[in-house]
This record gives sequence, C-alpha cells and structure tokens, in this order.
Amino acid sequence: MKKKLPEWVPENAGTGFTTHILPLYKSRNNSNPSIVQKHIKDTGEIKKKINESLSLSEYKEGVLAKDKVILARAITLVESNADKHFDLAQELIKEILPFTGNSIRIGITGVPGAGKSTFIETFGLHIIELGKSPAVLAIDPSSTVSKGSILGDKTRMETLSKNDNAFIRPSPSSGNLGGVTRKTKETLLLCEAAGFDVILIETVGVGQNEVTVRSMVDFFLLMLIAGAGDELQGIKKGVFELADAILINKADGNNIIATQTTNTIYNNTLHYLADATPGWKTKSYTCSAKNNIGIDNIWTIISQFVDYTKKTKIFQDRRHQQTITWFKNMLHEEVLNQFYKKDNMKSKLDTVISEILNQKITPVVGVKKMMS
Ligand SMILES: Nc1nc2c(ncn2[C@@H]2O[C@H](COP(=O)(O)OP(=O)(O)O)[C@@H](O)[C@H]2O)c(=O)[nH]1
Ligand SMILES: [Mg+2]
Repeated sequence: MKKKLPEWVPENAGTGFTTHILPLYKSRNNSNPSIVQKHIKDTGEIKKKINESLSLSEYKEGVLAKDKVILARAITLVESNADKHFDLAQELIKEILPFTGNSIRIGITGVPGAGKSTFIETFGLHIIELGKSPAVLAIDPSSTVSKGSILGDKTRMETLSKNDNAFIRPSPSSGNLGGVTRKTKETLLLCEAAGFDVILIETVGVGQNEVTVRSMVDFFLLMLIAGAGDELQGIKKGVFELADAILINKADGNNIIATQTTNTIYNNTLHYLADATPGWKTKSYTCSAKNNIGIDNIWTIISQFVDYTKKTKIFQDRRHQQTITWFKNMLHEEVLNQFYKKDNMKSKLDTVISEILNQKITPVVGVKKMMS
C-alpha cells in the first residue's frame, strides 16, 4: 500500500527525501525557558496537525525550542519549490535571523569513500562529549547518486543520528545550483536558530560544489586518503587553496605508513600554495575516523582557527562578505529569471541567434536587441 505523504512533501520526491517525522519531542537545553514551556504546551496541538500546514508562529516557536520535528518541517518548507510555500519560508527566515550566527560552520569535502560521513559520526560524538550540539547537512548535487549516499550516510552516522544532541539532514539537491545554495544556506540558519552550535556540511568533491560550500562556512576541511594512485586524487589544485586543513583519513592497520607518507607529500605541496585564510597556514594531518584517532586534534585545530580568526576579525569579515555574496547571487539569478520569463523571450532569442549565425548582426547588436 502506498503511504500517504504529508502535503508539504513535493510531488515526485524520491525515497531519499525526508518524509518521516521523528517520533520524540525533546526540548532544547539551552533555550529560553518561557518559549520552551509554551512550546511544550502547544506541541500536542502541533502533533495533531502533522498533515496540515503550520502557521508562521508555530514554525518559529518550534524551531527556537529546538523541536526537531518542527525543524525538519521548517527545512522542508524552505526546500519546497511551490510558490505558496516560498513567502512563508521567507517570513520564517526573517523571523529567525536574530537568533542565528552563533555557531561554527564547517564544510567537509573529499572524494566519495574518503570517510567523510564516518568522520562526522566520530567527530560529532566527540564534540557532544565536550558539550556541543552538532547539526549535519549533506549536500549531493546529483539525485541519482544521492539516494545511495543518503542511505549510506544513515548507516554511517547511526549512533550520531540517534543522539538527542545531534540533528542530521540530507539536502535534496534537485534543481539549479542557485536553488541548492539558497536552500542549504537557509537550512543552516534554521539549525543555528534552533541552537545547534556546530554545523557540519558534507559535500561530494565535484567541481562547483566545493566553491559553493566554501562560501557558506567558516572552516573548510578537505578529506583525502593515502595511496589512491594519483596523489591529487582527481582533486583540482584550486580545491587545496580553499581548504583550511587537509585530513588524510584511514590512518589505521596496514595503512598507517602510507598515510604518513601522503601526509608529508601534502604538507610539502601546501607549502607552495596560497592559504585559504590569510595568516592561517593550511596543514595536512592524519586521522582514523573509524578508530577515533586524531579526531580530538582536529577539534583543537578548529578551535584555534576560530580563536585566531575572531581575534583578527577575519571571522566576522568573512561572514559579512558571505552574506553579500549570497544576496548578490540571488539577485543575479532573479534578474535572469525575470528576463527569460518575459513574453516571447524564447522566440525572440531564437530569432536573434539565427541572425547572429547568419551574420546579419553581430553578437553585440544581438544583445542590444534582446535588451530593448
Ligand atoms: N579503515 C578505515 N576505513 C574507514 C575509515 N573511515 C571510513 N572508512 C570506511 O570507508 C568507507 C567509506 O566511508 P564513508 O564515511 O561513507 O565515506 P564518504 O563517502 O566520504 O562519506 C566505509 O566503508 C567506511 O567504513 C577509517 O578511518 N579507517
Ligand atoms: Mg558520505
């Protein structure tokens, strides 16, 4: 029998799309007590409305009370491509903005199989012991791949996903890059407003993706493995220049010597490359995500990075810059959308292109014609 899905699930949502509701309500431990009290009172009502829409204030209060059920629904709202959800989502983002910004945002990239998800599991549990509360967002640009990796990630992050202090959300990634960027950024903000204080964004190392994630995070980690043939593992040099640290994973068993050799090679290579963050020397380290070796060291390095960048104001400047970039990217996208949506644009474009190909007009004149 086909399960009835809530109305906020997009049509054609694959099985990877989060459609189930987490069963338990847990109040956040570091939130405003009056919000939580009121929320606990209201929460029974909200649960009854599982297949109905929530109001703006129900979303807002649920997110601020760190209610994972409402948070998951708020993220789905933000991810929705339906026009009717867009305005509400934007209202919600506006309402929660004052509660955002208080996290460390960490991006993790690297070839599939390097061990990113395993690392996030071990690392996440480690920082929970230190009193932190991590939210994990996984971006995967290709929907066919994503089903597999989301399933993989669920088993990889099994303990973390059951931990009350953690929240894990695979991002659906259909649609254009601009859409994915906006949705991921807004999801990040929702998680911050909910009180998660370390946000981990996992991405697959393919092309444009790393640049997008770099533009959203404070600290960018590149995960590699030893002995995968080509020392650069198909990762473009440019990606090294985005990274604040390189981590050679799987330093365990027979692999220890190989990881150490690779580590030395990368440290030598990094010597000649520009640093991603001025004044911060990007270095390579080894770890074993599986055996929890070197994981505490990475948290120490990230903490040092945050101290350094906050002291030098790089942290705040970068976030400002990221907000400006975010806005400009959306503006550019919207201008293009509006332009191509205009009446008969398609046929005008075809006409102008054929005139250009037939050398009746130059491309520059073609542009003028289109703009008029
Ligand atoms: N030996 C060893 N295997 C690991 C380690 N970390 C991950 N793996 C294995 O590598 C495979 C891919 O891991 P996964 O976390 O899914 O990689 P991802 O694609 O980068 O997210 C899995 O079979 C893991 O069990 C590690 O530290 N040591
Ligand atoms: Mg993974």
